Amino acid sequence: MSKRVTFLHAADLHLGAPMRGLRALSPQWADEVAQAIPAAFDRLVETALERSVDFLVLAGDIFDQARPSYANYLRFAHGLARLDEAGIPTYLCTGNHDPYTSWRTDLVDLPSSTYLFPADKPGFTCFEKAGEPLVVFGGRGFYNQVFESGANIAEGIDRSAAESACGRKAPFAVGVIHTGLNLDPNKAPTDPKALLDTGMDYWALGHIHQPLVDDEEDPHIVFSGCIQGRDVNEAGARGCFLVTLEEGKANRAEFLPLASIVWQTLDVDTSACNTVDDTAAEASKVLYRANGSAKCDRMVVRLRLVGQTPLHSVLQEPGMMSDLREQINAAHRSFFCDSLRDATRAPWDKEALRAEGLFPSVLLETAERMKANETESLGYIQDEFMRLDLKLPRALGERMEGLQDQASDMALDVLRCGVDV
Ligand SMILES: [Mn+2]
Repeated sequence: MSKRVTFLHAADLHLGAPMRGLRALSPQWADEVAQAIPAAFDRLVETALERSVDFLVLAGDIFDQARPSYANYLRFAHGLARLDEAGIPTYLCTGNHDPYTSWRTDLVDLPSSTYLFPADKPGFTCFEKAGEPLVVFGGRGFYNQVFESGANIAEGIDRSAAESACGRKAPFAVGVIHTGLNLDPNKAPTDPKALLDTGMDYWALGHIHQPLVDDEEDPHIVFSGCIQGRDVNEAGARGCFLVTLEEGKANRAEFLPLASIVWQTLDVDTSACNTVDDTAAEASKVLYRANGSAKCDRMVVRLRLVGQTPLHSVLQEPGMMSDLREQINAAHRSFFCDSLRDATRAPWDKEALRAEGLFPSVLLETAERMKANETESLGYIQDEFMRLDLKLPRALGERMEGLQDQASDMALDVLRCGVDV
C-alpha cells in the first residue's frame, strides 16, 4: 500500500495583534473583532482534531510581538495540549515577529510532542507512525527580528541532510521556514527554484499573509497566509492548508477557511438604481454574494458606490452617505460597513453635448466611428496586447460594444464637462 500523510499547514497566527484600521465600529463589533484572531486559532485546533491529521505545522509569527502576553501564551499552549492529547504533534518555527531570542520558556511548558526548530542553524526531526519513520523535517526560524543580511535561511536544508540527521530514510520530507522567498527581499529571502532542488516534498512557508501555492496541480512551495486578516489590506478568505502527500501521487493542498471575520472592499453598481433605497438593496445583494464565496461568519466591508446614475447629486447631499451606511448596517447582523464612499458619476446628456459642437462632440463622433468598425477596433486591441506580451481576454469580440461605451464614458469623465441631470 502506498504511504500517505496528512497535516495542517498554518502560519502568521499573530496572536495578540490589535485589529487595525476600523473607522467607525459599534461596541459590539469591536468586541467581536478583538476576539477574531484567538477564535481563528481555536478553529485551527478544532480543524486538526476533526480531520484527524497526522500533525500540525506552524511556519512562524505565532505571536504578534516579541513579548507576547501570558494570556496569549496560555491560549497557544492550551491549543497545542489539546492536539497532544489526541496524539497530534506540532512542528513550528519562529518568525520575525516572535524571534527565537525572545521566545518565552518561563511562562508555560509546551507539550513534549511540540518541536521548535532552531534559528541559529537548521534543525531536523522525524515523525513516526506505527513505529516507522513517515516524515523527516528540516527547518529554521528567525533568531532575531532581522535575519542576517546575505544569509540564506534555507541553506543546509535538504532531504539528505534531514535523513542523515535523523539517521533514517522516510517516504516524505517537509521543509519549514519563515521567509520572504522572492517576494519580500527584506525578510530572509530565498530562491524558490533552489527549494525545488532540495528533494523536499513540501515546503511549508510563513511570512506572506496571502495564501499562495506554487502549483495548484502539484503544490511544493506554499504560503498558508495568515489565519485571520487584521485589516482591509488583508481582504478575502484566510485560513490554513490541509496537505496530503502520497507516494506516487501529486501533492494536494486544500485551503480551509478559518477567519471568522473577513475584510472586503466592494463596489456597488448603482447604474440600475432609481432611488437611494434601491441602492441599499443593491448593496445587500453585493454583500451576500461576497459572503457566499468568503465562507465566514462575519464581514467588515468598505463599500464604494460606482456607476453612472441620475442619483449622483442626491447621493452627494449632506448626511446621505452616513444615513445610507446606517441603513445597510441595521439591515444585516453579519456585515459591518465601516466606510461607504460615493464614487458615482453623473450620466452624460450626450445629445446636449453633441448639440454644443465642442470637443466632447468630436470625441463622441470618433468613438461612434470606431464602434461602427469592429474589425479595426479588435485588430488595434490585438496589436496592443501583443506589444505588451499579454494574453488576449476570452470572448473579447462579444464584449467589444460594452467596452467601447465604457471607454468613451471614461474619456468624457476625464474631460469633466458633463451636465448633472
Ligand atoms: Mn506575519
